[in-house]
Amino acid sequence: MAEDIKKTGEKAPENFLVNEEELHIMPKKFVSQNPKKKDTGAKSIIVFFVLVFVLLMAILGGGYYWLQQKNKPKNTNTNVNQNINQNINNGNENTNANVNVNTNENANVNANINNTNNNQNNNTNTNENPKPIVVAIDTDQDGLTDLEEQTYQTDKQIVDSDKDGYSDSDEIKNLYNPLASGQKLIDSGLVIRYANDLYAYEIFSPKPWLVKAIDDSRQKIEFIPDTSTSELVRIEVVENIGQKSLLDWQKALYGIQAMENFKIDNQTSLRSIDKKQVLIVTAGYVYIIIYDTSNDSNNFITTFEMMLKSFKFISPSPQDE
Ligand SMILES: [Ca+2]
Ligand SMILES: [Ca+2]
Ligand SMILES: [Ca+2]
Repeated sequence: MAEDIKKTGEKAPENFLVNEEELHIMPKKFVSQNPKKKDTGAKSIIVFFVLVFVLLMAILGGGYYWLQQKNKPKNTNTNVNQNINQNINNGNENTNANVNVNTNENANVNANINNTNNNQNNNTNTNENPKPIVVAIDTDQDGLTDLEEQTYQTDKQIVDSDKDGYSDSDEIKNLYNPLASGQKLIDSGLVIRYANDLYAYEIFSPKPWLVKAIDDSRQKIEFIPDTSTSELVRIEVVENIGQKSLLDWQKALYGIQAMENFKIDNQTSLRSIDKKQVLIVTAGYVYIIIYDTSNDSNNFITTFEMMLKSFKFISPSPQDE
């Protein structure tokens, strides 16, 4: 029996009682074994299969997702921003900023800051060239328009109606009767003499025309043709406060606009380049004589010359002399 014990490798205690009938020693491999060890192995297998399953699912899921993504139509974001900016004026700049943010959810955020066109025409017309004078109809080309021939009862087919050697227009401009040789215009009955006592001047006006004071002060007088034209001649008078010079008044009224020297009733004055305005300055008053041709037809150019020629200061004269 002691040999048996030796075989097992176990050392019997000293007082160990060897009784073959009673002693049953379980082999060491059984004694030391954990009875639960068999269950643990089964669990591990289950865990292993679960893990494999999860892994498979993950692979399948990933593959499915990949296929889904692959078959998904690509995002087609067509942003058509049409900016039709027609800038007629040079120098305008258009700032068009297109910001397109495209996400997978097809959220297109188009921020178009377009068409902020501030077209401000700040052109200042500094053209000082006078408009060319449009000559109205003058059938016989004698310098007196057909409307003026009508006003002075001359023949619009004949240059020299009274056949005295002077053309109809020359006679009018020089204050002669175009219908009677050698007769003064004022004696013809074709014009009237308008006298403004308040501002001490006189001027001829064609007889058919209307002479109209704009207000009681008679500072503004209009000479209005009896024809359908909207032209008229106007005389405006203002006081020469401070007795400013002709050049001072020119600067104040016409700025840098060029004017030419002119003589009216032997007094130095200024005339605009288009010949439609005359500026006269005396010690007491400033006179502006205007041929206002709002429709540009210029039917009474010769008549305006006649009126300027007839203009005279009368007593009490505001002249310095
Ligand atoms: Ca004529
Ligand atoms: Ca004529
Ligand atoms: Ca004549």
